[in-house]
Amino acid sequence: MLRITPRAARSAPVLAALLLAGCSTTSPSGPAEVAPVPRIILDTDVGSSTDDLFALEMLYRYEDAGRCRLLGVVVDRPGEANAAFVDAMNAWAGRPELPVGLVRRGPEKAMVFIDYALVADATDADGRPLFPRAAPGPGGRPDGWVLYRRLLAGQPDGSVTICSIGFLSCLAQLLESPPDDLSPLGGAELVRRKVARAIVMGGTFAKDAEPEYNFAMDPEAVRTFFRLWPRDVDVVFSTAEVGDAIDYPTALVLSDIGPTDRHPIRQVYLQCDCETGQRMWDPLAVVQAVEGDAPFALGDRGTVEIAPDGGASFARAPDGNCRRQLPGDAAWNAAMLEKIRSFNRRRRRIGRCGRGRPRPVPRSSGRPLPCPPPWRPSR
Ligand SMILES: [Ca+2]
Repeated sequence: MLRITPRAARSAPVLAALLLAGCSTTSPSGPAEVAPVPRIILDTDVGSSTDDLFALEMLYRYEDAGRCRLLGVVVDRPGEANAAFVDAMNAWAGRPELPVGLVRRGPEKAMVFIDYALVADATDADGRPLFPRAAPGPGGRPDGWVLYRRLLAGQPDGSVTICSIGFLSCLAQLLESPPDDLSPLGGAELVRRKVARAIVMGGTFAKDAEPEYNFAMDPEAVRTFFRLWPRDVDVVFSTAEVGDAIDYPTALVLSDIGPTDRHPIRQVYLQCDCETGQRMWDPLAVVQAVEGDAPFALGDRGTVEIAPDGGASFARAPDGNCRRQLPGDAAWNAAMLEKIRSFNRRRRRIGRCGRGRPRPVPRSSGRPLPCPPPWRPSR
């Protein structure tokens, strides 16, 4: 069994960055300082469930509103088509140069629930691509763990939030990576230096539950993650049971994304059967990565143990670096669905972008809906 245990004090600069995250300060002699926005790397198993697509769309909109910086996207489901779909989403959102990495040693046989990746290659009646996109730059598309190293090495210490909404394959490979030209630090130390925390959609801690999908598809990577992840960097889990109650049915998606909108998500819902029992698991990790802990009820600190099949168990421990979102009640679930939907209703048409520089991205006219008040469990 594997354990993550003591949470040691971090360096002063890191603590300062963490204290500033999500708050403003006023100095006695000057105006209020602007709190730094989270710098986020999204790690996704795009190419199966559509909640990954909504999560990515939300990050664009949060960034438009000045609430975060999206540094790049790591695709942890094998297959160039999956990474190319993210290219199409990025280009559609006015971000054709956003770097996208792809796992090269990942779970090749991971179950696919909705095989939508090739929708990115759809054409109009004249045979023209619906979704032009930038090709990977010189040197080709980076391996996922290489992109992690490149992005992390270029960021201030303690500034990066990793939002993992897929498998842990690339994170495990990052943690195992040796020093190289990108950084003199090995992967685990690079994470310890640069990462504020990780928000991980994965696992279930319900008693006697089957291993959760994200953990079960590459359990060896999950075990490596827990073995090597620095014990003084927090991990917050959005487990399956939190998102299980948040359903965003096809009819609502198609009503929110208007009929004149050729958005990739709309095309997926038009061309694929998306009623496969999926729920809005991944957006909950994005909300916490950007907006912090306030919208959520969190469980106590603790440690996580991983079984060989990817099954996870949680044990309370005051000095543990693991926490978890607690499932909400009906009102909280409804309000969170409304919030997720608001990102699609507010989306603006953005000019199609080809290779080269993106067109300017219009600023969002409004902020995302406020989160529902945190739901507190009765104990
Ligand atoms: Ca996912």
